Amino acid sequence: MSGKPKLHYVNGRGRMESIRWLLAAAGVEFEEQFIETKEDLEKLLSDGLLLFQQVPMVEIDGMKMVQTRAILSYIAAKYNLYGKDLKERALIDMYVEGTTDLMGIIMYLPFQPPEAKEKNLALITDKATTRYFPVYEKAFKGRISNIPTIKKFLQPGSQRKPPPDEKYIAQVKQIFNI
Ligand code: GSN
Repeated sequence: MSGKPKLHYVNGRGRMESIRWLLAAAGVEFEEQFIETKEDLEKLLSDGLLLFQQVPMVEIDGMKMVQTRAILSYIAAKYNLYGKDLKERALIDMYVEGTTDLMGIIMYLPFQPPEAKEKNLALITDKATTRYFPVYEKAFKGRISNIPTIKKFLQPGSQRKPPPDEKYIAQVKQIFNI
């Protein structure tokens, strides 16, 4: 075993992308085992590796971690990226939950039928611009993308994933019976 965390997910952003970002920010190298077929997912299930029969799953420090938030909290705490005291941690948790709520509504958009898409896109755009984006500081993007480890992750050739395309959407629908 390499000792690197091993990420089990489809070859796309979804719920794993925030974990990839966090590992990248911490400067931690990781391996990825992509779920490419229904059989790949069934193998993980039949091997009993998924506590709630769901991915993301991350093998790290002898654990097979599931639940995105639990994985993120563990990695953040391990690499001192989880605030200097309880109050800073609470603030981080609030921003994280806000982002998760927003990502939750964005993530499913590509998988919706065309007639629902247009209406939902308008709703998401409204919520994103009036509720979520104003919360994040001005110049936040610039500051974050200049952290050396993040800068590296944003370069071509990194393990950052592209936005979902038709092939990826079809693959995920097939794997998860959507
Ligand atoms: O945040 C989490 O990791 C969990 N609370 C949810 C994980 C989840 O829903 N995973 C999906 C695939 S990723 N997209 O949403 C999943 O494994 N679905 C299969 C199922 O049977 O629920």
